[in-house]
Amino acid sequence: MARSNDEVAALFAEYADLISITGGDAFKARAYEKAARAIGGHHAELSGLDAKGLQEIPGVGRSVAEKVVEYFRDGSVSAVEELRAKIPAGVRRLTAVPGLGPKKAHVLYEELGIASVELADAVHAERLRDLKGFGPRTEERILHGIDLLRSAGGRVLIDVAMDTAETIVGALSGVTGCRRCAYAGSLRRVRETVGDLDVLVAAEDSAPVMRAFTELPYVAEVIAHGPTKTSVRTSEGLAVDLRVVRPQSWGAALQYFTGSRAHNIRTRELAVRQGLKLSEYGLFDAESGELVVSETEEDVYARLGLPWIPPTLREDRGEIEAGLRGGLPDLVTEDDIRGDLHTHTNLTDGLAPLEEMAAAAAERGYAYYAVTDHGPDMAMQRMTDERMLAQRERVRALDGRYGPGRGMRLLHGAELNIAPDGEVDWPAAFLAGFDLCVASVHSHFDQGREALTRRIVRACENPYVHVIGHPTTRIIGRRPAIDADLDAVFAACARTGTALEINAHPDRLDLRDEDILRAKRHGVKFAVDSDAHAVVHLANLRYGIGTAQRGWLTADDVINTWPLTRLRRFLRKRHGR
Ligand code: DGT
Ligand code: CA
Ligand code: CA
Ligand code: ZN
Repeated sequence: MARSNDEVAALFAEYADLISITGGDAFKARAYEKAARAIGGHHAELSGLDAKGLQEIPGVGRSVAEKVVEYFRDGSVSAVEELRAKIPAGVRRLTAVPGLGPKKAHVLYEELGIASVELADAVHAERLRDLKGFGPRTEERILHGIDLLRSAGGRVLIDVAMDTAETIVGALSGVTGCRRCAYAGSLRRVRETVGDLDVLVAAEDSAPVMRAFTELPYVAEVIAHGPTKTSVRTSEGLAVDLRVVRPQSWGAALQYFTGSRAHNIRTRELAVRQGLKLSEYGLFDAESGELVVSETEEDVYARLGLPWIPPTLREDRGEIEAGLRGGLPDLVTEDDIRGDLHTHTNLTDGLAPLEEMAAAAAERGYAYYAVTDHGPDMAMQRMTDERMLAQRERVRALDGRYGPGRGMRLLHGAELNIAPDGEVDWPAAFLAGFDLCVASVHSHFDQGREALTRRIVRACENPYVHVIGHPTTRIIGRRPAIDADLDAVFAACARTGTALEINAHPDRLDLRDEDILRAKRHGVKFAVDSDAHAVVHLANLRYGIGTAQRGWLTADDVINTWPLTRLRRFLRKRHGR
């Protein structure tokens, strides 16, 4: 379930929007935006802190702290409620339209009374034409944004789904009579977004589990209630199906409800060809109807002539054929990861100081850890040569101070900005001082296909660029991928020895699974990185690993599973520094 920090962060983000929408003080709005980020990224539970403890969080001042205390005491914050009462809820929802934002939402509401995504009709009716600041480009962006919102179609991001699923599985596992409990469906396959949760329980008697399920505190609505299946909606609006099966059907049921549909069709075909029938109740002899196996997934797959297939591969993308000929990949796992190669500190837009990030990395058992704050071309980060070099001295001084036997190595890097022409923030002489550079596109997203492709290929050709960060820059449900010729980019990466990032942030997951599969065929190597801007983000790496698995990657494909000596060889690229 959402941590109290996330609830409060969402509340302050809303408050910041509401201030802007109502034409309030821009400085104040920014302060609450900042507080929201600080709180969302804070490692300790907020609910345990008093006003004084709260103010020790950077970005949290007195009035923010007072509102947090009020929230935990009263369940609401009067200042937020007052602003909420001033404008229809739909206006705030408008700010979620990519390309809109609170200021424009305010104008639309004030001038035209538009308070919902009926906005699309208004655009088509050319009602926006006379408004100041709404050119044809804005119209285009708004329409595109509405499409993106609609295509997300109520699916939720993987981290939100995972939090809820793990909480539910934890709660139901403790109910008397529950023999096994797990989540299945798209979440188990680690798809980037999830339509609904599918939770499975093995029990002789379903009644106690079903009852406990409907009584969970965060269940807002029971949609359907029966002895084998109950469906609910959580207070966050996520639908959850619970199915209770007999313990002897566990394997077949888990296999069936994990899906995907396409994978299941293939396994059922395999069964039919062997005179068997596969359903969620078990694998049966087609003629006699006798149960053959179904207690574990391994049993079911084995009887079909297959090894156990990892859920992340179950998309009918060749896993059945590979399994039949004994050629499934030995997928990379989180345990294989030796370090994170893209992370930030409060020197730029991160929340935590270098020491805290390094200590948290060591806590995760990393052998090495790279700090990669933003280069100076991202003007709002106010980076200078001096600040970067001062950070390098601190990194060197702290190197060898963390981890068991103080053995964790700190690498000093940077996240460079790939300019529209493919140049990066610093000349070669300065870049040569870094252990590692990630380079990413952060601006000029709609340059056109040719220019974008040339831009990224040029960055790959820079001998000091080792990793292309979040290569397509998409933000799930909010910003589409840039229109670059990815095959040309993949070829350039392979040719120049530049790795592609699998950015593990749940909003990004960039590259995505299908692109990873294609890039791998070009012979590209990958870096699975958290892009952490706070200590809590380091743990997002699991979603990057799931995505890498969906792209069929092995540990050998991922440079941050390698021992440091091999990684360093890769980082020397071709020019023998
Ligand atoms: P989602 O919820 O849209 O993110 O995707 P899934 O894959 O979780 O789909 P869902 O919740 O509709 O069903 C869970 C699994 O149950 C699905 O992956 C496969 C299995 N399943 C459900 N209905 C059918 C069906 O009609 N035929 C087959 N073969 N499998 C089904
Ligand atoms: Ca599902
Ligand atoms: Ca479902
Ligand atoms: Zn970054």
